[in-house]
Amino acid sequence: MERQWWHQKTAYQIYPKSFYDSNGDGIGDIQGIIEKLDYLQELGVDILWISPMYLSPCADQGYDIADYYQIDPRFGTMEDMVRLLEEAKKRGLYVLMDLVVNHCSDEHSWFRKACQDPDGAYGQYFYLAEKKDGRLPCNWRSYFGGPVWEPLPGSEDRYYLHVFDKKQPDLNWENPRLRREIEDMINWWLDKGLAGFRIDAIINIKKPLPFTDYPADREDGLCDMGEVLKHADGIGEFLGELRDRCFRPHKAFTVGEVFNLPPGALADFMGDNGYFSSIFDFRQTEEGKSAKGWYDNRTPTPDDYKRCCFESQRKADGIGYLSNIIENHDEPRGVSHYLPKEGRHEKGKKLLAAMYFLLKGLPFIYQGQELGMENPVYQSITQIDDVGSRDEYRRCLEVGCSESQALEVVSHYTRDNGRTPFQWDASEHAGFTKGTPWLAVSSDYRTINAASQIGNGDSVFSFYQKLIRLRKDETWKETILYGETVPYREEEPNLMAYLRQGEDQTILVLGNFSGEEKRVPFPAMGEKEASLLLSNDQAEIGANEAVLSPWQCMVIGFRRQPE
Ligand code: TEU
Ligand code: CA
Repeated sequence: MERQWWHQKTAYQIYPKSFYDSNGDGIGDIQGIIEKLDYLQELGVDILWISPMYLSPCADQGYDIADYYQIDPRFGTMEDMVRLLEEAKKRGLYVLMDLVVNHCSDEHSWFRKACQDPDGAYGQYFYLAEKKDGRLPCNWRSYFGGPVWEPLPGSEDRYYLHVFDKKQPDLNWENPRLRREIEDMINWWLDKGLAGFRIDAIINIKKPLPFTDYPADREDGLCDMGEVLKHADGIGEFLGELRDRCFRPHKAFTVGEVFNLPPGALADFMGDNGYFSSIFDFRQTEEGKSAKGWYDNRTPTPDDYKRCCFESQRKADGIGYLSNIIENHDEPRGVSHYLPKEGRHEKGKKLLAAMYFLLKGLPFIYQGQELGMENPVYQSITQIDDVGSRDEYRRCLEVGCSESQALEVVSHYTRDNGRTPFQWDASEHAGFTKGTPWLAVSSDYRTINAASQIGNGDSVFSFYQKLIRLRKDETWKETILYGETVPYREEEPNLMAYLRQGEDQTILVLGNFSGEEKRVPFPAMGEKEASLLLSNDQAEIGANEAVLSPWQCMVIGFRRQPE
């Protein structure tokens, strides 16, 4: 694996609508991000991925783009964006935008023109089809529920395809003219000084054609897209073009959101010759999720979590650098999902942080994660805004859940969990806005907020600072960045332990996911001496073992003492 500048960085995801509102309209904005760059610098992160800020009717929170060349006025102007890039650069921060090109908005001019003249050039920018024998062209189910087909406005007999919401028509990547438009747009943005992109839902750009039915997996007679995509071949042609015509010439950093990766395809997607610099590891976010719907999901245990992490580390070994997360804007808060209730306190949150952060790969922190923000408590389904959640709620009721059971399920999985406003301080609306926030602030903001944690050496925030610093530590960074991940005592329940094996040093990461003390003997280290690099509690290490208190983690470095 070739070494890259970004390997030694730490990345941070900003969900702009909920980060910081500078003008009191209740919506986070670009000026708000600029005002908080110093905060991000204090945390110590280097790469910022900002979720979409392009012109959008916001049917799916900006993942429905009406114009790729414009900033949405709710976030600011193009001048603000240029200034953000400048201000970031001054501070040595790299900015990634979100590249959403599987689909656009039904309010994009391409789609409008396609509606006006389906047989014209823009009709071919989308997937348009007619019914066959009175039935829709195929039985695929959209990710947000219902068939992927919707009548084309203004047309008598035609339908357009959308694998997400009906306001997100899929772009037809088979059309070279569309691909050239997308490339021009990408290059235009990269020329503006972006470091690169996070690439949205990209596996969906290749459809198995011609449209055919696959076996139905629910009573609705439809088939899950995950299954559909298994039959799609040849995405490499499209992605290779993007790499060769856009990303590589700009030396851009790219991280793909790739679900349903075909088996054995990892090396095609990332690494030295991959389409992307890196891809997100979703192995653990996927664990326990059911194709039947959220009602059938199972929350992973700490042992599940560990197994998933190790599985991914093994797969990526020698291939490339994964991007590691515990949460993002689509997922429950990591601490609410992976920590059992008894462990959902500051100590447990730091434990989880250390466990994923020190795996091999590029760690991403999702906004608020560094404070230990949790899923909010919802009293009613009407408090939930997310487009995908309504269908899941309906689905819960349909399979026989009571309303309160349905609310409980949706509360855990709704994408709103990560989208509540950032908790800056204990003042009204958590200091996020002087107006009314677009989505209610979580009720725990008086106890969980940035102001109370910055400068407090025991806080979750400080712990993240220490993890970030450790990654840059001159003595240990070679091993942290490139040491092989070797699971340790893998079969021991509620213990997550692994080595990062360097050439002449080793780091041992230990995490106790239980309410009992655990004694862990060290592996044989020869002449190397142990030193404690980080812990979330008082820690003493013996010559041959560590004793972990409940929910304690320890990071122990082994090396020969310099003469
Ligand atoms: O998500 C892609 C995706 O596959 C999602 O359906 C994901 O599985 C789901 O949100 C988990 O609940 C991306 C974006 O991250 C998401 O916010 C967008 O809604 C989606 O693409 C469409 O652009
Ligand atoms: Ca605003």
